[in-house]
Amino acid sequence: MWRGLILTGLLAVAPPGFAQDSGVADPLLSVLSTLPQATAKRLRQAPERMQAETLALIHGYGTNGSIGAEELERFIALERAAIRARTLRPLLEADLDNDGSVSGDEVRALAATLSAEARGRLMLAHAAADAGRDGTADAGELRSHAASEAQEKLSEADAAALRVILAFDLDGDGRTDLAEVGRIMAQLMQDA
Ligand SMILES: [Ca+2]
Ligand SMILES: [Ca+2]
Repeated sequence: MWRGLILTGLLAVAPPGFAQDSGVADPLLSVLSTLPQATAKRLRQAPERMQAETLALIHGYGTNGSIGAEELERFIALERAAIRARTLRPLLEADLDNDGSVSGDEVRALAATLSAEARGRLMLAHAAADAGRDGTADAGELRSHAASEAQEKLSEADAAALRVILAFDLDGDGRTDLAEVGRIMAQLMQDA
């Protein structure tokens, strides 16, 4: 998706003539020219932070110092699963009869044991999950609620921004390695 976006920001920081020197297709330049604007902006504003995040991703979810599309998608899926689990946990703690649904009585029983702040969060979460507004968040509603939280907290736009790391694959072997990230970041810091 981001490949189709036109970059205007990043190349604007390049010295005059830098981007126009198109005699040779430099993979570094073509990568920089295809970044979505939001990512380019972030890179320009905080290259060290972006580099640290990218390296952490490669170390944490890649293999032997590089990461490919499959591993990146797995990371995104793991993050969304973790968000779903965090969303469901306080609600499931109220499922006293373990029938997979959280009734109003059940949620109030748990709420009564919590601090004012946690009680407020729980009641709001229960109301948000109870899409049918019948007072009970049933299993299907809980599942949908968790899924929409995951989509909201790690949106398609967030996922697209993460996938930008795959564009740092300068040698075109389908994987982005630590050296490639180093080259991209060095170039960006030099231009900044
Ligand atoms: Ca129940
Ligand atoms: Ca590569």
